[in-house]
Amino acid sequence: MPNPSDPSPPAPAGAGAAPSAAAPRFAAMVQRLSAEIGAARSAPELANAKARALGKEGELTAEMKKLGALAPAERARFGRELNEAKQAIEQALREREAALARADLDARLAQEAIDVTLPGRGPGAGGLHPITLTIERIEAIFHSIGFDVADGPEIEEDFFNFTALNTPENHPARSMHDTFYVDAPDGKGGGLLLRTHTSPVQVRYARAHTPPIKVIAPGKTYRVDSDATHSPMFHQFEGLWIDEDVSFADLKSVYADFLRRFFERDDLDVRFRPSYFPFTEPSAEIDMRFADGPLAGRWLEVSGSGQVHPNVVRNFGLDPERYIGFAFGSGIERLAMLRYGIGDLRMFYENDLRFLQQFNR
Ligand code: 2NL
Repeated sequence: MPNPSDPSPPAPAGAGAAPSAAAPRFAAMVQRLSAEIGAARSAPELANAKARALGKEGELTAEMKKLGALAPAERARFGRELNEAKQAIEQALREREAALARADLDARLAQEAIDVTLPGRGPGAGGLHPITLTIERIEAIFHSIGFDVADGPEIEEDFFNFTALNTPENHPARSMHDTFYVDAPDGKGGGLLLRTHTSPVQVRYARAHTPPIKVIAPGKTYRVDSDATHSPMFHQFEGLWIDEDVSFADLKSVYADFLRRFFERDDLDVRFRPSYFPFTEPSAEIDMRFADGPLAGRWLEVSGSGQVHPNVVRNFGLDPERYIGFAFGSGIERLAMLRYGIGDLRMFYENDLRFLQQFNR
């Protein structure tokens, strides 16, 4: 690559056709002026060299001015020779101009060069969201104890979300303060809402299958709620096991087994605390307690649960005198926060890559 600030030196004096063709009278002058032109390293320098030769005060111009004083015969010869000298200078100017332009182009090409042999940056490796990873973990554990995984619509009918689940017409969960209702094009709503739990998935599943029914339903759920521990959209998984002889003891062993495998700890304590839900009777909160670590010794509420209410079993299309079972519902964000030690629920939804990338290493 030629050095852009050092364009190729001029041809040796006398090597070009024009200067050597100049008449002896002007040969030395032409050679000197051509050398100055050839030594110009920039357009302004070249302009100066040109002015010294052909400008108003230039050397060739000075010779031109002598013409008038010469005798006619001498004037013709002098004029022809001077003209040849002028052509030689002009040829040298053109050559230098071309050389400088070439050097300039080379310099620009060198500066703007793209190294096409460099490896590309690539699209970057994507990764799964911690909530997705947690759902996959939950599904794998329940799969291994014989549970099917089901999903269903997030925009639900009132019947599957509330009525089939024995939730009375006047229950506070049904209020506009707690539930997102969907406006139909006619403005009447059409009985549609954003599901407030994934129970309707299990209602649909139970009505489409015959016992034994063993299913979990993970997915998005929606409630009118927003602060550090509540998001209007959150994730839940519910479980349902219906057969002729399923007991609370089965519920406790299944859920305790799940927790120990989810947290990879054998030394977890699990307890049931009486509670109330319209869709189960009796109902219980499930608490757990780590034996060591930062949360050791504190009871943590992780799930609601209970024996499925006979009215709900009937809404499954089953005889509650013959079929019995349990259900539970757990928040996925809460389990993920406990497993990964995350303090603020909102981190899951901010899409900050510094947070998200920690789960895909
Ligand atoms: C909670 C309460 C619970 C259920 C969910 C359920 C589903 C069917 C039938 C009966 Cl299809 N019950 N689900 C039962 C008890 C509690 O969750 O607050 N969870 C965070």
